[in-house]
Amino acid sequence: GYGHDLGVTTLGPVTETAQTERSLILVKPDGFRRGLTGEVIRRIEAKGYTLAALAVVTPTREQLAAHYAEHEGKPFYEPLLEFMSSGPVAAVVIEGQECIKGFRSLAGATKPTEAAPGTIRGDLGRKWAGTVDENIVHGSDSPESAAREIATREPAARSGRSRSPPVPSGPSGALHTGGACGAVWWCVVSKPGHALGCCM
Ligand code: DAT
Ligand code: MG
Repeated sequence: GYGHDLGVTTLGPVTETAQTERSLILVKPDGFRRGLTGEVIRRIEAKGYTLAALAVVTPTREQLAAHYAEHEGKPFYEPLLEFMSSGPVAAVVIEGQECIKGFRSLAGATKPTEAAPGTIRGDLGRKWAGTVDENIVHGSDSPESAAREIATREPAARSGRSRSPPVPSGPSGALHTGGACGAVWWCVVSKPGHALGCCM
């Protein structure tokens, strides 16, 4: 079995500029089961994004509840959590200028039937029986989502503890790094004086 959670333990500061983004990519249980992890990572690397962290892990319901908070109450929420906890996923933190939007473009539309050829979902996905759309990959949809989703993969989040970074000043969307929390941390300023993020 997959007893070893390599986790995302220490992510250093981003390697490019203050505007460099990080996004959380998941090769979902369907993609992992089908052996498509390498193909997804190949496309990410071919596009020019960097792999900042990589782990194989079966998501817990707690992680998924935090990860998919925006979908709570929707008809597909329960099937979505059931599907996403059905087996291992490859969790990849990628890095690069505009990589959040860029990976969404690589992934294609949510429904594999509608996703354009050339995209991951368009080339490799299809509609299956079942309530939830199984579409091979997840990619963060905003800097705020990326910060929250990457935090769900932190050792502190997995053990139920949480650590907050100091709130820096700065423009909305700014990515900050620093040496607080006894480790490197990063966070995204969602509005001046208000930050979402976590210690790394
Ligand atoms: P995306 O993964 O493209 O960001 P999302 O965040 O709106 O899409 O939804 C999360 C996942 O939930 C999505 O990848 C597949 C599933 N899903 C979304 N809308 C759905 C729907 N109307 N019916 C079934 N499954 C759906
Ligand atoms: Mg989404």
